[in-house]
Amino acid sequence: GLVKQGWSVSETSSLYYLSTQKKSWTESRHYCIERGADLVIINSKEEQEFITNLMGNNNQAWIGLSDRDTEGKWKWVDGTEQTISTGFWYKGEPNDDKNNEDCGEMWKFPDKMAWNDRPCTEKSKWICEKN
Ligand code: 2F8
Ligand code: CA
Repeated sequence: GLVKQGWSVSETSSLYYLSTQKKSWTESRHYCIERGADLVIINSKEEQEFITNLMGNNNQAWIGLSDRDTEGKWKWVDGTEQTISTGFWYKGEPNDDKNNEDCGEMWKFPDKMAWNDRPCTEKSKWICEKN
């Protein structure tokens, strides 16, 4: 899509920002909020594909998903529920590896892009979205 000062414009007219730095999920979210945005909410196949393209060669980026409030109940940052079967999770994910994975990411492995849960404190790139 178009790129306006580091923000990419989708056909649904949201603006997206892929970071160059790496931060924890919470710090990443703060970065977005300070810029009038939030971590990305992905609610269509088209948006999943747009974000996949935006990722380019990057293999990890935080998205606006977590089950921090209630283990196993995945929610977007706007508070809406994410039903695992209707999302773009890797087969077998989210698996709450070592009982310590409460934040969602886009993950390229080995060359397919899908969602994975990951420890929220790990530093990663991230994607913001604003309307
Ligand atoms: O590093 C955490 C990550 O580790 C594995 O992927 C490399 C797990 N995958 C499997 O166990 C299949 C991920 O679920 C986990 O998030
Ligand atoms: Ca996982």
